[in-house]
Amino acid sequence: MKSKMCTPRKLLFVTSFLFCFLNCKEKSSNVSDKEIKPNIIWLMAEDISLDLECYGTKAVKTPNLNKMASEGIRFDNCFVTNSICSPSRSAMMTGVHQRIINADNHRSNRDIPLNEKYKPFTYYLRQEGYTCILGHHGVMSMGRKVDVNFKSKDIGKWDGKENFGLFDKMDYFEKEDQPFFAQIQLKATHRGDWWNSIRKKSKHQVNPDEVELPDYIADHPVTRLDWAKYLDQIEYIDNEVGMIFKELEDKGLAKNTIVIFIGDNGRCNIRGKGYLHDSGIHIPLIVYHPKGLQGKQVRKDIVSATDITATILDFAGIETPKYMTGKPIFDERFSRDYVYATRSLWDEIDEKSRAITSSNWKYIRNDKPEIPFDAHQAYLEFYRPALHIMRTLNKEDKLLEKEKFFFQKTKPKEELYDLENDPLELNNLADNINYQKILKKMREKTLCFDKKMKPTDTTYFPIIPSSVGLLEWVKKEKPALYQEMLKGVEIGFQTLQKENTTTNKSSI
Ligand SMILES: [Ca+2]
Repeated sequence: MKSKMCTPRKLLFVTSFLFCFLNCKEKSSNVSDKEIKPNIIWLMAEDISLDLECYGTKAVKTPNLNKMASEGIRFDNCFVTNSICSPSRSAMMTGVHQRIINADNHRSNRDIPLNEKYKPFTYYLRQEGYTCILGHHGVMSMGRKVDVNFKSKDIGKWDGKENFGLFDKMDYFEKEDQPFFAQIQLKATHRGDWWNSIRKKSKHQVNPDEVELPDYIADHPVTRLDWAKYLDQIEYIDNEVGMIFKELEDKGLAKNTIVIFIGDNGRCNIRGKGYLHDSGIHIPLIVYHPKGLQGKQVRKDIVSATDITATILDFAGIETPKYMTGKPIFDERFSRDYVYATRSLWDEIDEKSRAITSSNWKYIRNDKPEIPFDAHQAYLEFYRPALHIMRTLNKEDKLLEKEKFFFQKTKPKEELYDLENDPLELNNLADNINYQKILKKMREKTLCFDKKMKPTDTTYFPIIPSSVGLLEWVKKEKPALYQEMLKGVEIGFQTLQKENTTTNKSSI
C-alpha cells in the first residue's frame, strides 16, 4: 500500500512556506527551520519479535505501544537485514546493507573506518541543524548502546578520517536541543540476568499458562516460564515508552516530535536471533507522527530496517543519499519487493546463510549446511533454556515432528516457505516438485542480491568471544551449576563473568 498523503519532505516545504507567508510582514527572512523541523525519537528495542499486544499477542499487556500504534502507523512486515545486533545496527546507522560496508561479521572491524563514500546518517542530521542525542536518563542502562562494526565513537564530530563521533550529547532531550534526534535503546528484552528481577518486581507477571508458544517450541513448564519472562520484559519496555511520551508532554515537545519504535533483531530463542527464519528477522515497527501523517493505519507492505534510516532523513527534509539501500517509506514512490538478509559470523560460529523475504515467500540458502542449527554456540548455552529442554526431549525421542527440525545434524542447503499458508515456516518446500518454479526464481533473485550487495572489502577481524572460555570454566569449576543449566535454569551469565576473572568481555 502506498501512502496517498503528503510526503514528509513536501510537508516540511508546505509548512515552511505557510510559516514564511504568515510572518513576512513582520520579519523578512527571519524564519528559522529550527522552529518547524520535527524532533525525532528512535526507540530501538533489543531482540524482539512481533510479540506485542497490538500485534495480537494475548498474554502480554502493552498499553503504551497499543496507543502509539492506534494513533500512528503499524507496519506488519518489517525485516532486519541481519538477525544479530551489530550487523543489523551497522546497516541502520548508515542506511546501507551491512554486507556492502563489510560490517556483516558480528563485533568485527571496530577499528576500520567506513569507506569514505559512506557516512552515519547522524552526519546528515547534524549538518541540517539537528542535535543528535544518544540514550535516555530514565531507561535501563541509559539506553546508550550503539554496537556498529566500523570505527566510531559515541560522542564527537564525524569526518570519517580523524573524527568518528556519531552523536552530540547523551541522555537528555531538552527544548533548546530542537530540532533533535534521539536514539534510545530499550535493553530489557535482551537476555540478561535482570529478567528474573524484572519479573519479580512486575505488578502484572505474565501467566506461563496463558502464553502461546510457536509450534516449533516444545510445550514444557520451563519453556512456558521462559516465554512468560520474555513477555515481562516487553511490559517493562512498554512502561519505558510511556515514560518517554510523558516527558515529551511535560516538556511541551509532544506536538512536534515523531516517535519510531523498532526492534534490532528477533527474539532470542529457538529459530529467533541468529537465524534467518521469520522469528530472527521479522521485527515490530510503529511510527507515531503527531501532525504529519494520518494515524490508525496498518501497512502490510514489505519494509527493510534500513528504510527507517532513509525515512528519518526524509522527516528532516533531507534527500536520501544515492548510495543508501534504504528508501523513505512515506514517499509516494516507495516500493519494495524483497528484503535481503544475511547471517555471517557470530562469536565462534562462522556461518554463511542468505535469505530473501517477499510478501508471500521466504527463501534461505545455507552455504554451510554442515553447521547445524543447534551449533552449540557457547554464549547461547547460557541463555536459551528451551534449547536444553528440547535437546533432552530430542534424546528421549519425545519431540514432535515440527520441533525436530532445529535439531537435525545438518541444515538443508535451501529452504522455501509459503508465508501466506505457513507463516511459522514449518514446511520446507525446497524439495517439493510442485514448487520448483518459485524456488528457481527466489534462488536467482538471491544470487542477484549477493552481487548487488557485494562488499567494498571482505577482510574482517573478529573479537574472540569470552563466552567460550567461560563455558569451559563453568563445566570444570561449577559442575553442579552446569547441570542446573542443562535443566533449563538461567545460571547468570554476567554474574559468572564477573566471578571468572580470566574472562573480561561480554558477548552481548
Ligand atoms: Ca539485539
